[in-house]
Amino acid sequence: MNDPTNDWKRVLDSHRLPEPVYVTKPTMPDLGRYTQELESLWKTGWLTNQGCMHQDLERRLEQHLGVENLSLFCNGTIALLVALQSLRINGGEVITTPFTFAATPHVLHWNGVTPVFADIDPHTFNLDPARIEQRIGSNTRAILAVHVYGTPCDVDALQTIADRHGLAVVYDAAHAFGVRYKGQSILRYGNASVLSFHATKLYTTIEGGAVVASSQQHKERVDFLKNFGIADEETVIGPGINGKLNEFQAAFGLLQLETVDQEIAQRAALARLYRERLETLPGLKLLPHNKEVTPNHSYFPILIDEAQFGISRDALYQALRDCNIVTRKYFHPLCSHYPCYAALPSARPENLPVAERVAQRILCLPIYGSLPPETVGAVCDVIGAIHRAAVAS
Ligand code: T4K
Repeated sequence: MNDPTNDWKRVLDSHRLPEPVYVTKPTMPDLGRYTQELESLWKTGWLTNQGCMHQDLERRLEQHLGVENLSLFCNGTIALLVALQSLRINGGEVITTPFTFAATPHVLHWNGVTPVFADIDPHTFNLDPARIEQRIGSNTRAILAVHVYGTPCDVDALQTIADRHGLAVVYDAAHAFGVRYKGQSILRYGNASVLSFHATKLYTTIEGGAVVASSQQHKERVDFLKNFGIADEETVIGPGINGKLNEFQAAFGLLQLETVDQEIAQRAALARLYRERLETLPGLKLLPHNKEVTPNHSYFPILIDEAQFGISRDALYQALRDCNIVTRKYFHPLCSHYPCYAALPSARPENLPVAERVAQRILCLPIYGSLPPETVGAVCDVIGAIHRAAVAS
């Protein structure tokens, strides 16, 4: 008799890719151009502390993104920390999502704020406005929402709730570089938005980030806070931190800006290919299109329904890994499961049913500009073959 384990093994063996393919990979600038840019640093010896390239990059990013009052940072986490400080959110409670990267609730903790988790929307995976008001109490100071995978939050509904209760809204826009909503940058909503320029992001300065403040006065406060609170050689106006981006990173970022539109266009083509191939596979759900959104395709998440697909998310993750396809379970486990937050009343799984379900089923497939379309085809072939083998066994 035919052993189903052998069938399964044959499927994986016949689809294994020769080299590992990771969930993302930075598109590097031309090395010759980068070293040329660095020559000026050798001449001047000016390496950090708001140098020329830093200033140039702030201006160019504002133009590119269609925003004002952008401040560069050494990474997205410190940018988030400072954005909250700049709005004096340094105590009480803040409502946030459990379906995000560790940095989101951690910056609340580092600011002396207790995170209060609210459930997410089953379609966008962002904070569900309908779940927020029941979490608002007398200590609530703000809403810290995440445009997860670059999908805009329901910004209008969040603002209405915030206005009704006198709360600030801060957006963790780590995934949302270049995303537009109703024709304008998604970074223009709320009291502040924060970007990450980490190496895993579609626009990168190796490590880096930015705060988009709501006014010039707000940006000035952000800039003081990111530079130890220093106003001049003899004046420190408050307890700031060191959040500066250096000139090597700014030079990298200036070159990246020349190619980021192409990066997004290449990702869009790959996302279309994934959609064509995976949309009709039973048991897989893809993110819905929203006509009001210009997306950036920073991630390609799929949701796996084990009953229909044939195997669980974890089994698919492992099978793909056996084929040299390294996907990621962003964001499993939920932040509400971390030992530092699990004892909070809002972290109880029964309070977060949608987030719990999504975290068990989500998988992010490889997507980056230099990923060959044939490799996306090969990833889809493997997923299809695994599904067929799973339902046949
Ligand atoms: N808020 C949200 C919602 C975020 O997602 C993040 C960061 C932040 C805030 C904080 O921003 P930052 O302070 O980081 O600027 C990665 C990133 O480290 C992290 O920045 C990112 N979110 C998170 C979603 O993903 P890991 O642990 O998955 O990274 P890692 O090292 O496993 O890399 C993933 C894949 O990327 C590798 O398999 C290969 C590729 N890779 C990675 C690096 C570092 C490269 O090709 N080159 C590289 O240099 O966290």
